[in-house]
Amino acid sequence: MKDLSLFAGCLIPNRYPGIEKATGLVLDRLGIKCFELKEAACCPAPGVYRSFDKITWLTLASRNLVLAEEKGTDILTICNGCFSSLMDANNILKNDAVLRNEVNAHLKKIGKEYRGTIEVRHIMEFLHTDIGVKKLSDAIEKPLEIRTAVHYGCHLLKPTKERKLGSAECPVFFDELVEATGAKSVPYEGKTSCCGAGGGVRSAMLETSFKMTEYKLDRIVRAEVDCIIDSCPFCHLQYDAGQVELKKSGKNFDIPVLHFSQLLGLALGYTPEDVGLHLNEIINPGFFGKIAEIQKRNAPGR
Ligand code: 9S8
Ligand code: 9S8
Ligand code: COM
Repeated sequence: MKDLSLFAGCLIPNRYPGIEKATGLVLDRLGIKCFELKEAACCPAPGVYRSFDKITWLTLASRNLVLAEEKGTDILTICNGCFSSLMDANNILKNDAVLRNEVNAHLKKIGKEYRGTIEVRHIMEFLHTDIGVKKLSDAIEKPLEIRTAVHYGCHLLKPTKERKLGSAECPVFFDELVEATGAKSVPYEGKTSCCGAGGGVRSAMLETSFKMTEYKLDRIVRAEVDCIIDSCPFCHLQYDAGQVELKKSGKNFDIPVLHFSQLLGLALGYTPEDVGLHLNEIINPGFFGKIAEIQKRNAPGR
């Protein structure tokens, strides 16, 4: 197996840097070596660039892929959108010589060449396949004993033919990883539907995007969970900042939103601040208290 380079994307460093920190902490604790991908730029976002101009999208994505090729590492993504863009571009460029030549003609101008020597991974499928649920649950120090609503997000699962991660209607790998932390993944209606942000909906039709988010949040509340778990900073933003928006129309959900890296960090004994939960818009003191209480109860030596 190749070493990994972390591709953090745009949203995490700029809006939710705690997710990047939490990812570093958990990978380190699990003994997984992961380099920084210096000079990386926007993947670019699949729902926007790819829909407008395929060659621009492919060329920008290929530059990021080449940075990892030059280091001899695979790419690890912690965002569904980045996973989708980089994985799809990599597959297209590996298999289509005409497009590869066209893209390489552009890359030549900056002294680079795409060779097709690396793979693109997403932390959820990487942990499930390469680490495994058993090894992960053995590493857990503070089983979390909380109820969660897992949100897979669209780009992690679809198109299924490309992702090869099983069913897009009834997926299980994410839930299995969440349950390895001691948390419960509670089923809810509309679980695999979109958060409302992706595919340019948030940018082009803000009101529609919040309607979709409200639909999800209504059903998540009915499942009586302590928090939402995502694997994508765009979904994270939509649920977290979206709740602030929805307050304006009198909807007070107050549900904490965690990226899986942050949940795993808590289960490995890091505090909510260590994993950057205080950087969310929605701060639910009751949730922080519950985590502190569980961590105290499960402290080693008690
Ligand atoms: S990079 Fe630029 S906008 Fe974003 S976060 Fe994930 S998708 Fe890729
Ligand atoms: S869901 Fe539908 S398109 Fe997406 S992956 Fe992240 S943002 Fe939320
Ligand atoms: C969603 C990314 S994660 S995009 O808006 O579809 O590009």
